[in-house]
Amino acid sequence: DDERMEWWRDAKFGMFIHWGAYSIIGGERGTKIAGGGAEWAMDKLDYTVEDYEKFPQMFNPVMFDADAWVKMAKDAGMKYIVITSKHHEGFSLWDSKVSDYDVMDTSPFKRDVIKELAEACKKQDIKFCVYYSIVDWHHPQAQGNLYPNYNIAQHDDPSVVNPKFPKYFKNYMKPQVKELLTNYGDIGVVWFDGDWISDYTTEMGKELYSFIRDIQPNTIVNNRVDKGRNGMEGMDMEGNFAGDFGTPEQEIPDTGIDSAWEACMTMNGSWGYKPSDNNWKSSEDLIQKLVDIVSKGGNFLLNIGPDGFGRFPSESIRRLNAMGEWTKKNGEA
Ligand code: JFZ
Repeated sequence: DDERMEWWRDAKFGMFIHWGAYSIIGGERGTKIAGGGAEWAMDKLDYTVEDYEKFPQMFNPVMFDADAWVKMAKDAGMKYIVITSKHHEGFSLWDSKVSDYDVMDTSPFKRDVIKELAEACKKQDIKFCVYYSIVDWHHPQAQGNLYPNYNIAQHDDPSVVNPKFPKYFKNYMKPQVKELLTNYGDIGVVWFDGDWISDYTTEMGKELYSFIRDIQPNTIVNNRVDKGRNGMEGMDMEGNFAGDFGTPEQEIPDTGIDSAWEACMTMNGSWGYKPSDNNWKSSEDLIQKLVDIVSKGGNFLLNIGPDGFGRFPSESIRRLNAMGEWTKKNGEA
């Protein structure tokens, strides 16, 4: 296991990329602005499933350049990339055969984003990794029983369940995860999210974990594959809890953690592109966080939210450049 995790422990610094149809919306609907992460636009701006479908239908990020994205990560000193292959909105950024709600069938773009990024990473010697959301606000079997009128109650109220969720798990989620692990070369990490919904069970988490390891034995899986993290951060990797590393979010834990962990953070307050959020952390602050995290034995997964055209925000590029200068001067992170 130590050998399997070696590249990841050595990597220290990676790029998180939150990109999807929500990147068109930027967290705004008329005069309403979504609080918090703009990748939650569908939920926070009260779109019905039907209303929201128009965004994947107009997803056409003609400025997307996988090689340039990967180069920006590499120049910043990052060693791996984790992209949202499918976030809670349910829209898939690859050519999925089990879904039409993907970049090939629903969008005019018709380019397999995951493929282009996987190839760019391979060329530039960066580990390619995927985020996959268990929560799916578009799939009728994954939603609560209010479909098609998506409502916050479905994931916040434990009494709202969808008896068909196991079907989604078996016939959609697992086949999608299998596609990602079969068609895009080596997958460094599968980074799950959305484990909190009531329909998801710890049995499913354990099944998913071994399912992944059976397909690609060396793939690393985060703790959100299982259920019942202690608090949301769930650093306790004891016992038979599935997953290879903990995922404290927007915080740096104290020293003395034996298990592997990775702190993920945003540069402003949003994971998805949100032009109204100008609450940017300074480059100095981000460099200090990197040092702090690495000195405590963790990895730093720093997020970028590209816009609907496929551009990194200039504020993010500036910070990546500053971090690159620092990592070059001070050796490897
Ligand atoms: C989730 C997502 O809902 C969010 O959009 C983003 O993708 C983020 C990386 O993950 O949100 C979370 C997940 C976990 C915690 C908080 C928000 N947590 O552990 O405190």
